[in-house]
Amino acid sequence: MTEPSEHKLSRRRLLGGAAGVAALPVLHELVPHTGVHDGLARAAGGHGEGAEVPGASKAAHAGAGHRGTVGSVNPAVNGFDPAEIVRDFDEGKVRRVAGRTVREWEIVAEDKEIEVAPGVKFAAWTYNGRVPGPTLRAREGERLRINFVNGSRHPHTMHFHGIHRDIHDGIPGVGPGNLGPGGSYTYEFDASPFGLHLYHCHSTPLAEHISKGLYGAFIIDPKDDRPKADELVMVMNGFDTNFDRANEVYAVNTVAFAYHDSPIRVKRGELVRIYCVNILEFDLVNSFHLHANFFDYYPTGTKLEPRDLTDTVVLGQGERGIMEVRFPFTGKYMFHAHVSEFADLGWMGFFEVVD
Ligand SMILES: [Cu+2]
Repeated sequence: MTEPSEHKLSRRRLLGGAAGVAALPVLHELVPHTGVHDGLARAAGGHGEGAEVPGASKAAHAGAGHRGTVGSVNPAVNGFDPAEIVRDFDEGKVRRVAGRTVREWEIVAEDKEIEVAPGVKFAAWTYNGRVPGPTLRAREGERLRINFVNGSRHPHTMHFHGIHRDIHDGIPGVGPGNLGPGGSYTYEFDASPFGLHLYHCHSTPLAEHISKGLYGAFIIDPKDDRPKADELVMVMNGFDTNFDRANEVYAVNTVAFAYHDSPIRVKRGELVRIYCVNILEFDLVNSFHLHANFFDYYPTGTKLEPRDLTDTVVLGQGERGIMEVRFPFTGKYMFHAHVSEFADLGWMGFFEVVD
């Protein structure tokens, strides 16, 4: 029982429950994510000396003190890039109908293999080919239409958080219910209330449909704009790469350590607004912690006055909030889950504050 590779797995086995425990150590060694775990041991010992990842040079490890992976994920292979997703807001198409703004989006579900950490492939289910799906953005009071087509081999829905009639709630058994492969439906409702919300598939088993990647942020701006800011979206997620109902990779915007390797550049003194959504499956809590600074926190973004001035927020699945911060100094400032294990497994990054 004290054999090192088994010992390393003890928490995972606990979380995964009794089923499949016997098979786990074998599975664990078969899947490519072992590089992440092995990397942890290296990181704990310094800067990755002695790594035995095929094709990895010592130079590649030299600066990797905070992370357990080697190399990088090529955004061209995934077809999306966390460096772009972080500032990518999809405002859809707008037209005026009978004096009212109607905002419309086309969303297609598709099955797609993505890379969530260097060398770690994941058979994702996606909205519009990306994980997270597009950050949909509207304004309070508009009429919203989401034209959804299921191009996946599995049944799916789109369930939006917000206020709407049951037939547009995107759950099995109500309204159009599950939409099979090739199925389509237009979800339609008014944008309400203003705040930071989310959408996700609600087909069953729910944990599978969410953890495979079918989710995204949904922002409803108040009628009067919030103060001008450099706006960022962070969807906190994770990936169960070996089907043990526990995550092996954690991230914001999908790719482990993406903002460690390419820090998010912001300007000193400028207001930075972060729309942060926790959609993490299989773990009860996630968190966001900012180093060397404090931020105003607006839970769910539904009030214009902040509730807290803090440097850490703890979020259950589906919880979200808006953070506003200014950096008084230039330099590199870390942000990460204050669940340390998540940080070690990919949910960690930096702001690079410049003049
Ligand atoms: Cu689904």
